[in-house]
Amino acid sequence: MNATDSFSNRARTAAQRCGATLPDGGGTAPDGTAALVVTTPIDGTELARLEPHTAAQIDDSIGSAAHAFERWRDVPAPARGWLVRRFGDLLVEHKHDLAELVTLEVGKIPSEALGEVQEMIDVCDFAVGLSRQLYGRTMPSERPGHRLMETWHPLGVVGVISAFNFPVAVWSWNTTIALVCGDPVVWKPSETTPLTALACDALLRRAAADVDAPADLHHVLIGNASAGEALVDDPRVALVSATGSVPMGRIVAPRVAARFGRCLLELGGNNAAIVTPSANLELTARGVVFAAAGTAGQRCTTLRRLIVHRSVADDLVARLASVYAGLRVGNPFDDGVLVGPLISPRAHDAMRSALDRAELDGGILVAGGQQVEVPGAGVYVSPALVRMPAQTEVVREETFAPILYVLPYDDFDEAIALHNGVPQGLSSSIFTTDQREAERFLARSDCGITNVNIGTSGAEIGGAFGGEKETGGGRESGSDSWKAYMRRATNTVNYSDELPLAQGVEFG
Ligand code: UN1
Repeated sequence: MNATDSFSNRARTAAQRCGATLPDGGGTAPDGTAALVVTTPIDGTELARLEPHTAAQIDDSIGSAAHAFERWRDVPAPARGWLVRRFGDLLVEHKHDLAELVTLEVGKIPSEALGEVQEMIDVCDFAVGLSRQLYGRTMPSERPGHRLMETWHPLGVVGVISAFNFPVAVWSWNTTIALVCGDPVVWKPSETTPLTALACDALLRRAAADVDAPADLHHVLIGNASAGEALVDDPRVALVSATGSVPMGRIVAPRVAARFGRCLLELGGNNAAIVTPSANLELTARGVVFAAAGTAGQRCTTLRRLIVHRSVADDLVARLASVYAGLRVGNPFDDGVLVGPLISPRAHDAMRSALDRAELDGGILVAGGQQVEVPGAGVYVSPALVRMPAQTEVVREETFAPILYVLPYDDFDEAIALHNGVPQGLSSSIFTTDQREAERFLARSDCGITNVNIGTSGAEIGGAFGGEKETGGGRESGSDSWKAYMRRATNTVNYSDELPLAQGVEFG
């Protein structure tokens, strides 16, 4: 058996164990659209060929989800939670199968792939608890014999557009919460990761069958950007939750707004950490390396900028350079490997060009940034550490690859200004043992996620996940993010025999 057989067979077996049968070859759609060829970034070999959905099939999926909404909205929320509980049980059972697919399709190391599936299990727990806590408030009415309250109701079909780098966790944040909120989901996964999507869909369908929930609560759309566009433009889709690039968000947001639909956006990040003179540099170095080099720099939350006080910069850079030199880059299934492949040759081109621009701006490459030879057609690079004299244009852009720019600062306010001086606003950190600096940072960082003495990535599901500015403003996952998936009604109930008008108005 050669390597090609082995990766495609492994994908087929893992998918099959989750209940998804992958087609044998073929894959051309009935309307003649070419097959979606799924490859692994590990060595570039083919995993499967899928038949893209036609426009008519996509229309049917949305229609069927809209139909399911009519039944699902009337199921009590705690009973909707039973579906998610069963799904969570199946995820525990199939954790390794799904993680295997994530490694095959994305190239993440197994520990991170398992962590991604653990996030799904965690959010299932959260959503089940939430199914009994979709609380509205009551407010005192200004009128005698009246009561004022708010109630939360299912919204409608939710369209989920997800990215390659967290192919299942981000979908699960949206879907588990949408389901307990009473909303069916139609999912357009990244074209790069449709196999994990089919496996999730099969597990969810099985959970639905096990608890007698409607089978058509969930649909996957296999296809390219036009499948996502169908969700964006369809008035039956009440909420479009889209994760991806800023350019993608710029297309999605106005089109959804034009039909007065709702949008939840999770777009780019250009996350920074400030390291102050009082920081524990040993802890800082460990936190920085995971955040900057983990997942080969391909998380929205990846650390891309390190703003270091000049007095500790040389010491920290030396520590980082020595850890970077020992990072093993290669086939993610190999023991000891911490950095897998980039998702595509295009990602490598973007990295190369950013490093060239950084150098022209006076940047000095301190570690990494080299292509690493691994058998097959995968693209592997050693994570790059670049000292920059200033926050130039290339530093202000998000390059979805493992580049960490190091910028010096002298004054704390200058550090905050550098930190906030980028268009994106997802995640941020400070490393310090000075509580006043920590508190000032928490108040002044303009990001949706603001940490102290941990890196920018690896958020837990219990908090709201998302960011400001070009990151798009959406919040998903924990806390009260569920409100985006429901419709709020304000109710005034008169239990008196009088009809006083508000604001003291007399009418007749
Ligand atoms: C993403 O990169 O799109 O906080 C999501 C993290 C993960 C989720 C990242 N829990 O890094």
